[in-house]
Amino acid sequence: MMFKEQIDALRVSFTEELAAARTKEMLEAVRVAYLGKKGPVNDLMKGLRDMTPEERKEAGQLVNTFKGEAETAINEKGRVLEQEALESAIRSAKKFNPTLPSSEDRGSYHPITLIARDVEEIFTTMGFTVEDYVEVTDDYHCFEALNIPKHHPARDMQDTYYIENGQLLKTHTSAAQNHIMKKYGAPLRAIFPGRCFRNEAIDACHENTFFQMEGMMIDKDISISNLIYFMKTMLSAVFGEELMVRLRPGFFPFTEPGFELDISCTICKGRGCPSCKNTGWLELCPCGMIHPNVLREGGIDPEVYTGFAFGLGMTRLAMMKYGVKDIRDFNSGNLRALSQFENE
Ligand code: FA5
Repeated sequence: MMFKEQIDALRVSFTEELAAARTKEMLEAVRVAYLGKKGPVNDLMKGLRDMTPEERKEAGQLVNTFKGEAETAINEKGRVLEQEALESAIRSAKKFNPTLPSSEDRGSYHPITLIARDVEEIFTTMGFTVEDYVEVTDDYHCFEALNIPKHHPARDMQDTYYIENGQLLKTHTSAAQNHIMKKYGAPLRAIFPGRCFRNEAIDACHENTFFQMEGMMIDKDISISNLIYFMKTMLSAVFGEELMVRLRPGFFPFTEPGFELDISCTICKGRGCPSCKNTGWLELCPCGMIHPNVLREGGIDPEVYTGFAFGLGMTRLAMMKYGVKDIRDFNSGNLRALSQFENE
């Protein structure tokens, strides 16, 4: 066969094989087959040595032209294949395949969500509404409306995060009391869960971000015995057992009188154990009768109405109910610790 015919035949078979290459690997095989050391192009090059100078000039041009064409075609095909692979990856990523088996990993409710739902359910069956309140509020709602005037020493109890515009992150859910009194007037029964922020040194039972559940009941003739009844009913329902509660005096500028409410220790049933420091009691919920100044500031006449309020530490309640020893687990995002609540 003449040299030119050989090149033409090579061009035909190369074009066919190149068109059949659907992957990078197939393309590389075509390149090695035609342009590799043992390929026909190299053989033809070697053959040039035995030709006369005139023949060599013409044949050399033919083989070099083919070699150049083949290299360009291979590079171009490589780019096309790469683009196709990318588009196919994008297509398959976007495709939702409902026939694939589902993942074994299931999400779970956060223990604070579970405990908040428990408490909300119990109070709503007793006629309370569940209210929402902001996390960023102002000095008036967090302190002044609660009978804590500027420079009052009680403000030292809560290290507050202030914002540059003068607002602050609420340090307790009591910050919503005034807003809710003005919204509904008396009589009212409301609970309001919320996230609170305090500039605390963090340890196993103190966080700078934690949850409280505030409750407020205002009506004619509300007394401390109403407060005890509602707290006892709620806590017995949360723990699923009859609990004893007791009140000790406590001081809050927004209550008169104020109390610390203890429950009988759920671990030793009141007999005394290390968890309750052998007292048989656990401190759980500050509360009290709403101070007349706070009612008045909320637009409610303290000569006609009285009421109680409580500020349950929900994060601590969740620790007790679920036996979580370190409060930091709640905000840690540790899925192994949190996933144990999934079947609750
Ligand atoms: C208050 O915040 C009052 N507003 C509660 C109140 C409401 C009293 C209505 C009377 C009437 P105190 O600062 O004690 O009170 O906090 C209440 C509960 O929040 C505590 O018992 C505790 O369970 C929880 N708590 C307070 N600080 C932290 C903290 N740093 N980390 C986790 N829980 C906390």
